Amino acid sequence: MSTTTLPTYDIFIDGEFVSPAEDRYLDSINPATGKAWYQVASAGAADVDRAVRAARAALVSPAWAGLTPSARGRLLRRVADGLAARAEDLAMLETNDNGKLIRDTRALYGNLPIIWEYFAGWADKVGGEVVPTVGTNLTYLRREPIGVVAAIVPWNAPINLASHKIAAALAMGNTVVVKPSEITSAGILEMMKILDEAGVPRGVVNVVTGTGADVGQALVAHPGVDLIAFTGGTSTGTAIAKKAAERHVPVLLELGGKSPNIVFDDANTSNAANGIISGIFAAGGQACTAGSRVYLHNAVYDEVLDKVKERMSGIRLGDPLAAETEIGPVAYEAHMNRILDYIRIGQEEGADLTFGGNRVSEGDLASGFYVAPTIFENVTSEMRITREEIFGPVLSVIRFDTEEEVVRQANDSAFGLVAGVWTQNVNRAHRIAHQLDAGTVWVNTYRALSPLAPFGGFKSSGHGKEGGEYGVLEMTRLKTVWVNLSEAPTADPFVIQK
Ligand code: TXE
Repeated sequence: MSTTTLPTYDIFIDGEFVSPAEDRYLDSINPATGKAWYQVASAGAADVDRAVRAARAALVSPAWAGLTPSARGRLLRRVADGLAARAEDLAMLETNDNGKLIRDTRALYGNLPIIWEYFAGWADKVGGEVVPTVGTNLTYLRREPIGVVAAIVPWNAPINLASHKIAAALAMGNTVVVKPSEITSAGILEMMKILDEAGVPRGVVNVVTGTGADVGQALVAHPGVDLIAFTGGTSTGTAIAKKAAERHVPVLLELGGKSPNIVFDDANTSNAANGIISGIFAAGGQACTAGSRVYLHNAVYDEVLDKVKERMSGIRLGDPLAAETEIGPVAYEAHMNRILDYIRIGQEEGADLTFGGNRVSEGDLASGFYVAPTIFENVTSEMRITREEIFGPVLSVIRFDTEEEVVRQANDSAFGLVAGVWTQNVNRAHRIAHQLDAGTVWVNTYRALSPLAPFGGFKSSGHGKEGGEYGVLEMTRLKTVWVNLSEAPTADPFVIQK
């Protein structure tokens, strides 16, 4: 039992909140104040084992495995209703936990039920198919649950990212063990109360909180886990994929990005400027989709960048709970220091710092983790600030003249998550979209996301899809069944059958 006076969260296993095996708790810090505001269990391998066992037992329990697909769909819709009723609480919780603006979390969690409703709709729609083999065989395919899904999520949109994984997994009849980021655990634990009230059977979704080293690694290595669905940093994703390979466990990896946002000379420059701001300064740049490399055609370079700077000059930085705030703090102190390090690296590399570039600590902001929106110009493709994911409000701006040149530069990256293209020319829009190495391309928009549309990266941005039918099918295993319909004597046993 924790002895603090702060609110305390335990882990959620087999339908109950229980203490971790070892009596250890972590402080969770509100990034706007720099102060601890709750404690959360710092669990370990024994807790992971208990959670995976609960999920395995639930997988074959009559309460879960006995549900018809339609009943599973109805259950997910009840969760959606419960989430709708608690949307404001969840938005407040997440704003206090990771510093995301309340206007952003309200929009995010007002829409949360849509994720659950969408996957609820798939619960009774994924069947098999019959394969037209020749001869006397009936050959058919079954989509089966994979089993126990480990859902490992980061801090930048925890309830949303966990929901995508949990709802898709449940729709297909799997059970889940969730590992939240140690920076933001409360929202996912609160969500468990809503699942419980909706009637999700015990053990179907379990949550084990704690660090990546204690909980994440134990979960990845656990023999009872059948699929690992991970969102987070690329180096963590690499470590997880290596470990999973030892057991031949499939992994879905939603990793980082260094995404290009390209503005051509025929673009609507006001919309493009807004798209740039949305790409890199919304959520303080703490999004895998951040448009952190902006390529501006020479003919519109000054016009677009002036518009961005003019808008950013009046930007309201401050308390993320205030309705008028446009940029809140970054999520935690070490992350702020990492962003500030990158700003120093950019200057040392010889890029021109033409906007921002500092911690903001005046007045009320003194104890929070605030970084000014930052723009670097005269940046080259070789610089670290152009190649590495910063995950903060730091933009690299690069000039270009030709399509060929900008496509080459945009694709010259280890990452391939998303890309933006701004042009009024429909031929060019599609031509460029087809050439870019990115799992999602946005034309004349940015940061447009929906559970209806598959999302997932190429190259070091990961593999596998979330969302859409493709995301649903990732949560199944495909089995081929051959049935010989003939009564005739068995054919030559030394010859392959067809
Ligand atoms: O990610 P981590 P963090 C990127 C971004 C950011 C960086 C670090 O560049 O700066 O990742 O963020 C758990 N085995 N993105 O620290 O460390 C960990 O506890 C198993 C991109 O949050 O990858 C947490 O629950 N699990 C991203 C989760 O993995 C491990 C959004 C993510 O942690 C583990 C967030 C291990 N060995 C950050 N080590 C995006 N694509 O949206 C850690 N974890």
